[in-house]
Amino acid sequence: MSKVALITGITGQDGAYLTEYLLKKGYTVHGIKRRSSLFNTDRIDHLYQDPHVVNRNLILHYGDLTDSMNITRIIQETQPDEIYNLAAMSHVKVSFDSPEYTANADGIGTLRILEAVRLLGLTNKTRIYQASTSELYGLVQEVPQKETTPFYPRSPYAVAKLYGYWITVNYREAYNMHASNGILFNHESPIRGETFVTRKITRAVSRIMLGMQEKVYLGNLSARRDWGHAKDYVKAMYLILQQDTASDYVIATGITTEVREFVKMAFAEGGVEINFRGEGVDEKGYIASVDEKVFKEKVGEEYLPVILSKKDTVVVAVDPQYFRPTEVELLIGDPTKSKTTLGWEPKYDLPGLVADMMEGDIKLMKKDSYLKDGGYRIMNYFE
Ligand code: NAP
Ligand code: G4F
Repeated sequence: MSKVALITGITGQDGAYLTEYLLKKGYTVHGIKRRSSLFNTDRIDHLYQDPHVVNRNLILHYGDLTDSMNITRIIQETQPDEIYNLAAMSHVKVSFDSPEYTANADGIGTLRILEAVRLLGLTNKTRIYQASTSELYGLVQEVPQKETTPFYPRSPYAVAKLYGYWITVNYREAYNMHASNGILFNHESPIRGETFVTRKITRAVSRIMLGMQEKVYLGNLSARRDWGHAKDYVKAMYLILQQDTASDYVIATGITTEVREFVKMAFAEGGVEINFRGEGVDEKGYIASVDEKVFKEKVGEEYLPVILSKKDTVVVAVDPQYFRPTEVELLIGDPTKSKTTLGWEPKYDLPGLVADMMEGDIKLMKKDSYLKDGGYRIMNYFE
């Protein structure tokens, strides 16, 4: 009998990678998808199976973390061995605009899952993974951050996730449930949501290099993040649920990098060197030089005249609308526990991640329209 997994947030970045990973391991995967006016299954369309397929092993259910009856019914029907609770309003800046909804989905949503498993008598069968976050550390109390570092959340998102973290610990201790937190530091990929800073940068840099956009406006260029690849991080989620004993784990690379440096690395993928001049809201990024050989190879010879004509022009500027009311300036994780206990080891470093994202976005932007051309459906993440 194959194991049964239930994934909330299956249409998101991590949900898509985890689904492919678990299917390859022989799991039957159930996913919860919100109803929307358009299909938003682009990230998992290459895995989708029509309801009429006999013995299909990927089944989608309509649902929402804010609807406890719906969540309880789906858990009852699917009787999962493992639940990966990845669904969330996951954008930190947006959580300042929708704080109540964020608390409901990200905080109480976690409780709804734990309580449904308990009420349905599944505490001995169903293992639960809760998508906790390095945002819990917020105004960091220790560098680097590890499992014992005190939390200091700095946004409605992080405060909601703090509730999710502790209610998971509480259900583990109160009801002896196999419920674990993965405290994941930022992880990115070619299918990262377009408004997170890395993807915003790789999309914009690709478009600038192809002559489709003049410049990109960003917020706090000095923020530092510990960025890894989502492909590596979903493997850690799986490993956490394979342990005999439930526990909480930091998943990180142990290296931190400024947003400003990420911008430079993205341009450098196409052989374009960027210089930053000025300070604060007046800081700007200029094209300093172009390595024509690298540009021709990575972007294309036909686009060379466009980029050469942009030498010394501004391609990066600061717009304060992207600042946050309270910012998380520095995140850097200590993954010692996950490496020693889980045997988790990331394959990608930051240059590898940037290269993967830039390759994906240059390809995507070269197409007239990625919807017309099949979008994410052309990808097989683990091949
Ligand atoms: P994502 O791409 O934004 O995906 C979020 C998923 O949650 C989407 O499938 C979304 O559905 C779904 N969702 C949102 N609200 C929902 C609701 N009320 N009911 C049901 N589903 C809902 O996020 P991600 O990057 O994959 O992250 C996965 C999880 O890890 C999230 O909980 C996030 O907070 C957490 N996390 C992420 C990172 C990171 O760096 N990526 C780091 C630490 C923790 P739609 O497609 O309909 O919007
Ligand atoms: O890419 P971001 O929006 O990610 P953030 O806020 O770190 O949150 C992400 O990682 C968390 C894990 O630590 C997850 F829990 C969460 O769900 C999400 O996936 O911003 C990264 C940094 C911030 O300091 C932000 O202020 O980049 C800075 N930044 C600078 N300019 C920008 C921009 N962020 C965005 N989104 N857009 C900008 O223009």
